[in-house]
Amino acid sequence: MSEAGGGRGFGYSVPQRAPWSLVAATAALCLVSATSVWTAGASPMSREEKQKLGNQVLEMFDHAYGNYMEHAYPADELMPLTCRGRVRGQEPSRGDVDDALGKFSLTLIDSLDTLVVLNKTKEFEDAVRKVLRDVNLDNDVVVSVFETNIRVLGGLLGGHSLAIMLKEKGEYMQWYNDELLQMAKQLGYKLLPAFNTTSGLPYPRINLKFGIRKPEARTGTETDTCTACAGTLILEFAALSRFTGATIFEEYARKALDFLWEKRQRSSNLVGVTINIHTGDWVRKDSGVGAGIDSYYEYLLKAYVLLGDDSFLERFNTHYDAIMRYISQPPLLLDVHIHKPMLNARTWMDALLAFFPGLQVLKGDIRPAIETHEMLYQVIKKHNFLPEAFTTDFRVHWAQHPLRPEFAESTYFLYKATGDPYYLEVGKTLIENLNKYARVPCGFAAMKDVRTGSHEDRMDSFFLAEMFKYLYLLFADKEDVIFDIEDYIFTTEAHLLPLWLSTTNQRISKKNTTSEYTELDDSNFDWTCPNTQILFPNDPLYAQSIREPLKNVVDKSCPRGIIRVREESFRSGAKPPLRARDFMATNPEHLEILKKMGVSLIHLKDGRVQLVQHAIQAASSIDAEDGLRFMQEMIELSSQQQKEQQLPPRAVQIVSHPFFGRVVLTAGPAQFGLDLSKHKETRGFVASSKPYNGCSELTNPEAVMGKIALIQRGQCMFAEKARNIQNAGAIGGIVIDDNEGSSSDTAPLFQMAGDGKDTDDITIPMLFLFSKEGSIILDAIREYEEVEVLLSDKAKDRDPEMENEEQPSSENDSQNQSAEQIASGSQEVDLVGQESPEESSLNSHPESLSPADTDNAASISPSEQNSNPTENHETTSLDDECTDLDNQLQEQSETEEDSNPNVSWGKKVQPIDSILADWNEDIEAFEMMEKDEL
Ligand code: DMJ
Repeated sequence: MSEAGGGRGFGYSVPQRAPWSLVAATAALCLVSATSVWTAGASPMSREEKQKLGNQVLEMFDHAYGNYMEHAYPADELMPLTCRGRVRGQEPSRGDVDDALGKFSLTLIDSLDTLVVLNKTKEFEDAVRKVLRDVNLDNDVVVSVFETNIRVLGGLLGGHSLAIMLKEKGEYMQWYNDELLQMAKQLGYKLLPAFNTTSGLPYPRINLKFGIRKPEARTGTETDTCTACAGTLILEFAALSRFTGATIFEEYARKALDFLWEKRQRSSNLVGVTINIHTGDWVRKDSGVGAGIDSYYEYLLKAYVLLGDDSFLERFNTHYDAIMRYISQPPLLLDVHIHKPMLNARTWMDALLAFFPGLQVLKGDIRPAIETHEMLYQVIKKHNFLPEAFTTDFRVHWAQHPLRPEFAESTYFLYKATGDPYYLEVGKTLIENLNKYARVPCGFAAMKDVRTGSHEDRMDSFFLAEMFKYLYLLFADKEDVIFDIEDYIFTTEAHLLPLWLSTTNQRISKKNTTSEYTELDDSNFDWTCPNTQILFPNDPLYAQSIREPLKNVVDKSCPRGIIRVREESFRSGAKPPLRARDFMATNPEHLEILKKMGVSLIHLKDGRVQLVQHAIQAASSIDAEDGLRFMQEMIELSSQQQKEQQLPPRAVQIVSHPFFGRVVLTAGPAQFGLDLSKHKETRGFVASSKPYNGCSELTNPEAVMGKIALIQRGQCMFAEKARNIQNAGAIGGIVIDDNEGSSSDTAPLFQMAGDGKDTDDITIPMLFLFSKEGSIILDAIREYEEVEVLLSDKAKDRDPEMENEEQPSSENDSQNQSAEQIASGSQEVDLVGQESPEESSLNSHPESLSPADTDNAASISPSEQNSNPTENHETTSLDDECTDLDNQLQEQSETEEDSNPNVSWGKKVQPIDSILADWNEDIEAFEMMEKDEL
């Protein structure tokens, strides 16, 4: 114990019930770098290389921030493809995502403390002046309380924390007089009406100008919120209270946390994903560590670190114990039901859980952190980025990736904990992938589909708030940062709050905190950080030895095996409930179970069966709950099967000057013509067809001959358009939507169906673009006349050397993605029979689009049952099952390797000056396009 205050490192115990200040300081020591203890394993990275990578991060930040400031500010976010600001109300609504945008220059505020971490003090000073001069917090706009708290309140407080630090140093910010803090306080008061519920849980949304109650507010009727939304306030609110002395903020945040703690499921000690803010009933009873819950756990542990209040650590430890007991199946983290925690609620994981290894480092549980991180890294190596969701057998479930920072965050914390240079190499890969696949002339664009490499026109503010901080700090030595980072704690948005707040203004009344902690048996609680002095010097290959057995976990997974281990536990006791994947409509025992669960089975005329559940018809409430879970599983399974039968999206990549492959548009495939997933890509200059709708013989065949014809959607069948342009000599076609403003950002992607007749005569590839994506090509033609594109199943590496270079013939067949699913965010419980994909494609509309992303349904045809080759129901031989699966996955992985289309187009190394000149040219080009109101 005596060492506790005496030095830094992992070898120090946190004394039980220590005074707050000491607890805060020593708990924070869990994060202190162990770099000095590394002695073997991956090759160490030289100081020069680390500096080079650090400089690369700085350059990337400049590219992102510079483009935001130049082309988007004062808008909330940059739209990096169209190179302009995203102003809410002026763009098609994206639903909940837009609730982060409050017309308060979100990206600027979220970037404030990043500027200081990255040593851009002068720019920070300018940015603070701009915030004070331009930002208005009184807009008539409905925003998310959670997002506004973590990004804006957190951003202002992080900015204030570093502003006063700089002022004290005596060089910069000498004029600063707590103005950011005053703004933070103003915003804090604006958020308080959200807490006006009997439970103390905040409403999810608030109108910045009108609050909740007034009719003009357009909010306040919501009944549910997510657990993370209500439980991720304490750091910012307590900091605001302690900086200002106004205790109300900390009190409100504590009350919300107290309520969530009260409502935890008492036997499992887990919390659900969504909760009713009035009754406190769990609305969604599934529980994991990712979306909807993630930062609730994070804030319990960090509240203990920042505030030194033991009750937060006790709560965290109780939940952590439950997480490790039920959710953690190393290296996986799988959602379960709070009432039946031995039952998995899903067969996929979401990308947000990638923060968890970082939190485990803070908690001091290094081994599972290393394991999960390694698994995630392998998924990234397979897809270049972490898809928003991926299955337990590591296939893509939701294909987008909005440049989330969680994995970089965990990489940074693991490096700090282990000092293993392996994590520097991981960071290097992240940097390379960002530059290779997400960098566009006007910033960095989110990935719309990690499989095709297509982009989305968004660059979220968290990319600047978090990604660049963690990547920069990963490669930074102490002297590369102008202040001591270990004096601060990172909020969930990576904003920095000083640890000295633990001893400031501690006047918070404890009346709201529960007194029941004493009931808990905390004798097993871990009050100490792991002692890396013991862990690493004795076994310098510690981290590597944990990673080693997992090194092929993604390519050679036996996912069912992992899940079955859990099911084994039922063998000794009660019979496990019927799982959707095992269900057979011909099995009388299964039909009996269905009946008990209140599920009826209807045989449709076309041979499909439809399942309908009436909970009141179930034998008991437990059976009813089982029935509900069964139905959810069936919907998911059915949707997965439908998706697997459909074609994945395609990519249109603009490869000519000044794009050089950096702009990738998401395109819908056709159910006829050349299949781009089986043949090499098609490349050519584009030309508009005449007539533009392509519904009759072309009058300009000389213009489209040997080119990719652009045709407008409408007035005749897609197949007819294809035949007309093919007869005119076109080598491919792009159909552009005639619905003005449509975009793949807001509309589900479609496949172009045939005309119900034989379409074998169509041999050219055909792709579909929504109007917004199509107009990017049309505007490029206006600007540059000669526009060359590549039609493919997956974007190819871009390289500035493309200019004047022949296209190297890619011998690579495209990646076979048939086993992968198309992104879907839909969770509809629609049990009414749906058209099968075949039926959709044969309907009699003049143009039929069959959705590539259909709603979920629980209608299945008997022949579809158990059609998933990875499912081998009722098998007695787990080994056989694993072997089959291993072979399949091995084959798949070999195919992918053989056919990896990511061949670099340019081999020469381009000098940095020339690259920068190219970028400048690109930026100018985009400025011009912006003027043309692209
Ligand atoms: C960030 O805004 C925060 O990290 C939040 O807690 C959840 N994730 C996003 C970025 O992915």
